[in-house]
Amino acid sequence: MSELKALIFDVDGTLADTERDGHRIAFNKAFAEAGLDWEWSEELYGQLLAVTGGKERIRYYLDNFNTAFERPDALDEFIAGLHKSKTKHYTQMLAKGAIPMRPGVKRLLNEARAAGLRLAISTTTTPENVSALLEHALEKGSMEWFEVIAAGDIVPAKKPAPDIYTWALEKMGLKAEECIAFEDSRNGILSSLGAELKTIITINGYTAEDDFSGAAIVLDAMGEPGQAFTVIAGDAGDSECLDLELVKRLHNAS
Ligand code: XBP
Ligand code: MG
Repeated sequence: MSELKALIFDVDGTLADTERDGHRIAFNKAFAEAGLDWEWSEELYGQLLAVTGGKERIRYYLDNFNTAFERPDALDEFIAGLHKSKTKHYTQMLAKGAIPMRPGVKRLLNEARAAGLRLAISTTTTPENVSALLEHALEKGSMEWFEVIAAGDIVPAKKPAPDIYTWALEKMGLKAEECIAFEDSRNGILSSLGAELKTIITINGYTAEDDFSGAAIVLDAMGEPGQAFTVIAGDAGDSECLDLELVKRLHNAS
């Protein structure tokens, strides 16, 4: 196995638990602002997460859960307008500190930086959302920690397609075997494995039952010293939290 040179992180569900209490709320605020009686409950949103990308998710909702809605002629523009409003609400929520980073994320990022490893992001969410999360939940100026931020519409096909990961690898000039990915969902691991990246999974409320076949390990969280993770699948040896030593061990494992 090649030497580990870079860590590539998914955002939503991995860096922070953003979906139920973040994106979902922002969607509902945008619908209300537009005078629509659409309300995405926690349960419905869990079904809508089958589709990545906020614009794509709105269309999936109309096609599968609200076929009675009288669609405007310029449907793409209508959806884009709703999504722009949703992004405004979401970034405003992040600016108020609504969503924290998940346990262990900042610690691992700083361990990797101290060891000279390169960092990147591969996410389906909108670039503004990434910068708002990093600036307000991680650290001011932490956008600079990431050499590449591959986000949203930068690629033609969103997760589960591998495009967002292959784009990041190309930009970094790295081979998949020199990197490792961090994900939270089935769509995410299909994307990272599709790019031939070893992948570490931390589940969340919406993805606990997902199929993570092919993962290097499945954890309930990254954990912190004294706040041990639970290993759901795979072998963490005697590690109690996801630190750089365990990441390197998982990367080297055959
Ligand atoms: C998660 C997604 C995104 C968010 C909503 O992305 O699928 O679409 O749910 O964000 P990832 P947008 O797990 O790859 O970070 O509305 O900006 O798409
Ligand atoms: Mg995710």
